Amino acid sequence: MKEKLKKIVADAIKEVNSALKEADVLNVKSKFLGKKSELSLLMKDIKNMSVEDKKIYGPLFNKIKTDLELKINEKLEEIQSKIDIHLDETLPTDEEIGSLHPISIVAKDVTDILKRMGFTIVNGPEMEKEYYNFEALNIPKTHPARDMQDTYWLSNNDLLRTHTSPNQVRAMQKFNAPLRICAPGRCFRNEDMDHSHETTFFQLEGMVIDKNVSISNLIYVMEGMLKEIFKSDVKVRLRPGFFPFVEPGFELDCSCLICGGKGCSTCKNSGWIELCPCGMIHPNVLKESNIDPEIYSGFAFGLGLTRLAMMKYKISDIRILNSGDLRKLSEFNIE
Ligand code: FA5
Repeated sequence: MKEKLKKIVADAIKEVNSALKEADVLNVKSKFLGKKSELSLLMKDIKNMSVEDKKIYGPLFNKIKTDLELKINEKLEEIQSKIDIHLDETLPTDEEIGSLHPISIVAKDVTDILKRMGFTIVNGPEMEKEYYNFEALNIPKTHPARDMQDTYWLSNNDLLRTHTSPNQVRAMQKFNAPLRICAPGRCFRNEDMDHSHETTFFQLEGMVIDKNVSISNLIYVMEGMLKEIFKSDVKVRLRPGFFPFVEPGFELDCSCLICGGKGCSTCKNSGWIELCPCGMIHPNVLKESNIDPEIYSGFAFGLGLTRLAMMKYKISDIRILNSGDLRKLSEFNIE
C-alpha cells in the first residue's frame, strides 16, 4: 500500500510541475483528488482495515490529500500571477487619464474627517417631499424663508430639494436620538447665476443630537472640521444668521481665498465667502420628529461643498464646475 501511495504522489507532483495552463492544473486535480481517483478509491478501503492499520493510514491519507491540494493551489497562483502581468504592447499609451471632479474630492475629504469624529453618512432623495424640505423644518407654506429657496416643482407636487437639511428630518425619524450624521448631496434652486451662485450645487449637512449638546460643542466641531479641511490657518468668522429650523442660528464665513480677502467678483467685494451656516436645532424641529427637546438638544450645519471646492482649488467662477469642460477642469492641478 505504501508503495502505491508513494507512486501516486510522485506522479501527481510530476504532472502538476509540467502543467502550463490553469486548465491543465485543474485536470491534474480531478485526476488525483477527484471522487473517482485512485487515491479516493484506496481511501474507501480504510473501513476494511485492522484497527492498527487504520491508525497508520487514516492520518497518512489526510496528509497526502492536504499536501497535494497545497501544491495544486500554489501552481494555480503561479499561473494566475503570470496572466496578470501579461502586457499588451499594442495598446495605445497616449490616452488621457481622467481624475475625480473637484467636488467629489472635497466631499470625500470632509466625510472622511467627519467619519473620524463618529459621524455616520446618510443619503436622501434629490426629488423631495415639500414636508421634508420645508414643513418639518419649521418653514410652513406662508413663511417668507421659502422665498430665499425658490425651486423647481414637479408635477406630483414634490420638488427638487433646495438644501440637504431634509436629511435632518429623515435621520431623526429613522434613528431618533442620540445621533450623529452627515449627508452630502446635490441641491437645486431657481437662482440667478453669477460667480458664486449656481442653480445646481452641493452641500453637506451635519447633525448631532444628544443630551447636553451646547453651542460650545457646535463651535468645537466647526473649528476642528475646517482646520482639517484647509490644513492651514484660514480666517473664519461667525455672525448671527436666521434659519427657521435653528435657534440661535449663525453664518460661518471664510475669508475669500481667491483674492486673499481683498475683495473680488467671487466674494462680491466683501472679502468673505458664506460657507457653512449652522445653529442649535429648533425645539419645534425636534418635536416634529418625536424627540423631546426637554431631554435632548443638538446642532446642525450646512456646508457649501461647491463653494468649498472653489476655495480649495482657487476656482473663481462656480459655473466652471458644472460646465463639463474638461479643458477648464483639467487646469486645476488635482491629484
Ligand atoms: C441652507 O441651505 C441651510 N439649509 C443651511 C443650514 C443647515 C443652516 C443647518 C443651519 C443648520 P444657505 O441657503 O445659506 O443655508 O446655504 C448653505 C450654503 O450652501 C451656503 O453658505 C453656500 O455655501 C451654499 N449655497 C447656497 N446657495 C448656493 C448656490 N446657489 N450656489 C452655490 N452654493 C450655494
